[in-house]
Amino acid sequence: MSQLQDLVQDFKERGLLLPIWFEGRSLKLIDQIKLPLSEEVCRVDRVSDLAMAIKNMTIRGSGAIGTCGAWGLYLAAVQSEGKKEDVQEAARQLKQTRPTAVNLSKTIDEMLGAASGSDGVSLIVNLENKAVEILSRQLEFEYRLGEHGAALIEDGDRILTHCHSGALAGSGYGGRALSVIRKAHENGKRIHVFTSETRPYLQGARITAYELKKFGIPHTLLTDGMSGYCMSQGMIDKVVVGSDRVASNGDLANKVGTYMHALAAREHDVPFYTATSSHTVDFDCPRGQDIEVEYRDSREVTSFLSIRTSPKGTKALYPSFDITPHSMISGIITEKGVIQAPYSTNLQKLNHAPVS
Ligand code: RUB
Repeated sequence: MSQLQDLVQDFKERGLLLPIWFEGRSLKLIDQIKLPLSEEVCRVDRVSDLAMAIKNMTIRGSGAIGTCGAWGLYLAAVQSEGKKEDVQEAARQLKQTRPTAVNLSKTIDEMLGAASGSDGVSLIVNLENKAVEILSRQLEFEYRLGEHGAALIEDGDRILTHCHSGALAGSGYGGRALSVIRKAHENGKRIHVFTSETRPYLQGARITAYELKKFGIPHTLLTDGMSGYCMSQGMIDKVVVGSDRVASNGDLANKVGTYMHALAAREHDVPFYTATSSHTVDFDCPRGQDIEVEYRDSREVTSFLSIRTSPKGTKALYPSFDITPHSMISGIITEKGVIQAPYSTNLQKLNHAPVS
């Protein structure tokens, strides 16, 4: 068995909820559009199909699409029997899919670095070794940031999360926000999660609720606009969300709606945390306003599952992410510990601190 097959086997034996894995000479993906109504696995044979799967949200979440950079370049190498031009073309195609989440382009650059100067069998071997390193590291980050974040959670806490920042958006344990929540639950804390449905793709209603049910964590579904009322009634103790990109000053890009929850949290003195990893901090990006926010097709707002939900011809807007300023963030949970303000200085320490 190859090293990557061993890794996938090991991940499966640990009971992880894998969003993507390699089987034979193809990739297998859990179809996240169909969840929770059906649990389907799609087969992807070509990098162009993987790029399409990322664009159309079959696979999504910053951690999971980050690992697509590793899987996709390895797929291109295997299928072309190690042609470096094919690997470079795969990198180009995948980078164009979704701009906001930084993990994808960072992972692709890391893979290209490992491939540089090699061709043929050695190219395949180099990419396989790098993919194993990246995938193992990302999973390790989930366990570590889960531990650090769980320490912030108190027995009895009622936690709001937005969108889906869980196992299928990451490497299989709990992604970012749900690693914190899952670890707190496993440590015996009696928590309750409020998951906001997340218009228009309903990642919260469909996928977060699906995972929370699987993990046996008590939860309640809210529509996105309910969080302010719930906070005003003292029903929420903390907010924990994931992150698609963190600027070097601590500004956070995450699923649209996050900022609205942060505004309500500030008004009601509810601590607001983002769970992330050092890999998601973009030190080349000084402020949130420098982050490119992806605008998606407005038909995703005017219809749901191809059923029109607004009058024909209605105009709609779909910025897929928003920016929460660092001043509204109580702490940034990472695999190296919880980073506190001032973020411009303290995030820099992530570059040097060992994983703890
Ligand atoms: C997913 C989304 C999630 C983040 C954060 O967006 O915004 O909240 O990815 O979670 P989409 P994580 O569904 O458009 O991919 O940090 O775990 O990725």
